[in-house]
Amino acid sequence: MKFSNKKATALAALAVSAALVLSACGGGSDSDGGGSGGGGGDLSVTFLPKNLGNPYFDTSDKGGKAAVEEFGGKFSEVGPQEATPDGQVPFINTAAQQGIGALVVSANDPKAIGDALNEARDAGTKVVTFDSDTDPEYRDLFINQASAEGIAKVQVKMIAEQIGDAGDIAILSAAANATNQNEWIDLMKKEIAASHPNIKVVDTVYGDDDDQASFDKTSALLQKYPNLKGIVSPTTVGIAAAARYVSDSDFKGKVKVTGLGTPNQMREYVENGTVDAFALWNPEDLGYLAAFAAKALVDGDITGKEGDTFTAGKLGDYTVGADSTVLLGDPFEFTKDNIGDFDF
Ligand code: RAM
Repeated sequence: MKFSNKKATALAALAVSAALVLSACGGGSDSDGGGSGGGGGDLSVTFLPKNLGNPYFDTSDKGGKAAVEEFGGKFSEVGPQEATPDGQVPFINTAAQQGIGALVVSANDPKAIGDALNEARDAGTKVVTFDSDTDPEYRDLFINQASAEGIAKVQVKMIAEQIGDAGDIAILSAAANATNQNEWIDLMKKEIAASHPNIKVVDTVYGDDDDQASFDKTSALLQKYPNLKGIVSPTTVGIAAAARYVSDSDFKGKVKVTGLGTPNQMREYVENGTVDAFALWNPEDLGYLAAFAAKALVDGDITGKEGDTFTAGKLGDYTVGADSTVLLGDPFEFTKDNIGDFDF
């Protein structure tokens, strides 16, 4: 089951005609090199997630693959086992050597992969970040899942509701340098300071988007802070590990777990009462949008300039915003009342 971008739905009819015009125009040129093709015919798009084996990226990359197949390009997915700052560098170098048309990357660090990305760009590869950005000078476009403010706000709202707006909480994050989580955490702390005077963030720990490390960090937090009321985990790997730990412990019902998760990983914990609510966007749509954005760059339909517009297949029309960023939509809250509607 999907939930779609409202704006895209509203523009769907328009998008169909725009798509027809664009595909009619795009058939001829093949001047970009780097394995690209005007109509997407021989366009190679490589997805590079933070790490492999994370169901979130399995889903986003599935959306990317569907998009690339839809426009007749060649999809591949590569990535490191561990979400380390520079673990993606060898994969970027290889992609550049292969002369692929576009690389779609979620970064573990805003700078560590920057030189490799710029070398790939110099060799003719378009670079699209999605999910977790680099500094803007290292990429052509960033596909943002939802506004950072919106993502921070929904998580603060959920934990505040679940702990009666008072008490100690801790944050269980992904990799310590992850651009996306760090921005959200910063904004969550600001929101708590501004609007929730009785909530105190006592610690932030990092499970590196590794299930076991996140599980162990949850255990350590609960030992160290016996008064802890809640854990907010803005990572799908972290929240699932924290929920599993709490679900099997005496903390169940006493310590709330919320943050960002996938419905399939969280279903058990929502159904058994460990978790009341968590949020996310549609990772499949995110990957799909990123792939179409990559194609628009390669085809020269957009350059990443604010105001550029392109059509992302069934999702409709999108406009590039400030800092060469494209926004997918709003975060969505999952509870026991709606989780049965989702399968990803
Ligand atoms: C994990 C990753 C990803 C993040 C989600 C919410 O899967 O850290 O970057 O966007 O959680």
